Amino acid sequence: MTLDLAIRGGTIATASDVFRADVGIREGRIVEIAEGVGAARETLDAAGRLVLPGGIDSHVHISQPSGAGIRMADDFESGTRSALMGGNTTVLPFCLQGKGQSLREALQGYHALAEGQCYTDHSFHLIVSDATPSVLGQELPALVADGYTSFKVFMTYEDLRLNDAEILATMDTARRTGALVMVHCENEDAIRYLVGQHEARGDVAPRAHATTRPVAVEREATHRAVSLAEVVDVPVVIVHVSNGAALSEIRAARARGRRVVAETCPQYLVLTAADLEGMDWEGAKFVCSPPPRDAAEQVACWTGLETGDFDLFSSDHCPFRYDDAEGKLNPRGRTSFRHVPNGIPGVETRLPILFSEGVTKGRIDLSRFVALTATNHARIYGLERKGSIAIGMDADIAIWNPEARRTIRHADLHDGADYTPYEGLEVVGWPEDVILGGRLMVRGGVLVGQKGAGTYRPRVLSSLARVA
Ligand code: DUC
Ligand code: ZN
Ligand code: ZN
Ligand code: ZN
Repeated sequence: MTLDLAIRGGTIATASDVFRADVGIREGRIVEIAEGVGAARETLDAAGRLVLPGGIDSHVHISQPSGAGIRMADDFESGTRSALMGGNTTVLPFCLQGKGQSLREALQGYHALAEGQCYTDHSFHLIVSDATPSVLGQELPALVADGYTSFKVFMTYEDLRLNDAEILATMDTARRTGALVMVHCENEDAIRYLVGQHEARGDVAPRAHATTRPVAVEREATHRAVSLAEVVDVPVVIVHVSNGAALSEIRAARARGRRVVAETCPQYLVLTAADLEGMDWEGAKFVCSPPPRDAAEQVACWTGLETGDFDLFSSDHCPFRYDDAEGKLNPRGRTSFRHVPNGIPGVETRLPILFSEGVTKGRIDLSRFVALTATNHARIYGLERKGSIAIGMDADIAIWNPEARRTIRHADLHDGADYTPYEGLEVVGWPEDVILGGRLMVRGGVLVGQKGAGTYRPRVLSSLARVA
């Protein structure tokens, strides 16, 4: 039978192997991997290039309500377009439950926004902000059964944070249903104490965002999150780990036999708190939580990536426009760092930054890159048939030119923000062709696919979590 598409002459990388072979695709799936596959209606020449699984970014925020008068810079069209152009074929945005809102209702809103708009496949994590007995007892278990198999809880932000009792109760629901809990680890009371001190002395510029959220605030909360998960006996994902001390808490928990997944992000590898010191509130462009740290913590994060202490490398894409009354420089944002929305764009630059700084510079090998950016995300979050190049898998593929030299410029990116925190960073290696479910979506760096090609994917339970 004729193939729909053949990728010939490339070097395939999976989380375990790197080898020369062609890939044959039919009806959206990979059906042949061999030195020489059969006749095809269309052929892509991948000679001299790398054939990698499409990236899975399991931590992105799209169209998420972010406070009165604040608007996220990406909707599902621009957010997934940017993801696709950066070599991704699946994203996992968050569905935020408003206080007093049912999760079902929140989900209906996100689905309505995403339907027909996406350039990548997508699935949703839930954010539990109102942990009532009926949400934990009835609604969440039903949603887990329907394919929403992970939820995030926050230890910080006044309107989002759960107290320890609520976190324990939410983890207990995860234990009963086999879902996976993700935790944002920062101690809200400690932050508020430091914010009070800074504001009392008029220290309100963006750099105070970093000094009011120091390593100790994240380290303490990380220790508490892994300890609460130990009490309930559930696995836990610690998202956006920014420093070595928090990572040490995770290592210690693992040494006690706990199942803890650790995620880090590009901002902790290539940005520092010094970036928040820009003139005229330029520092607001780098306000994210946890904040970027210093050169020593960058090294600690690299060490974690090299040793395998980190399982996931995600963008935490959370875009706000900079020069915009609904973004970073909203009227209140100009009065104090406290009102600058937290989050930075990065879904399109995640893979090139890790490829260039990691693979090209020899810090990690290609298989580790694939594991950190695709394979582990599919396994940990229960995305079937995704995250690898193997027979029977979805034909979600990115073909990379490992020698392409680019200087990151926002003008060349495809998101809805008006800046990139990585402006001017030089990278070597870029995804040139991207295939989603067998369809060519990006060819030679040019968008050729249509929005709506990306579809919603319900998920199975994580292989990490098992029902007690
Ligand atoms: N947490 C996130 O995961 N993303 C952006 C902001 C935040 O606090
Ligand atoms: Zn939908
Ligand atoms: Zn977070
Ligand atoms: Zn996030």
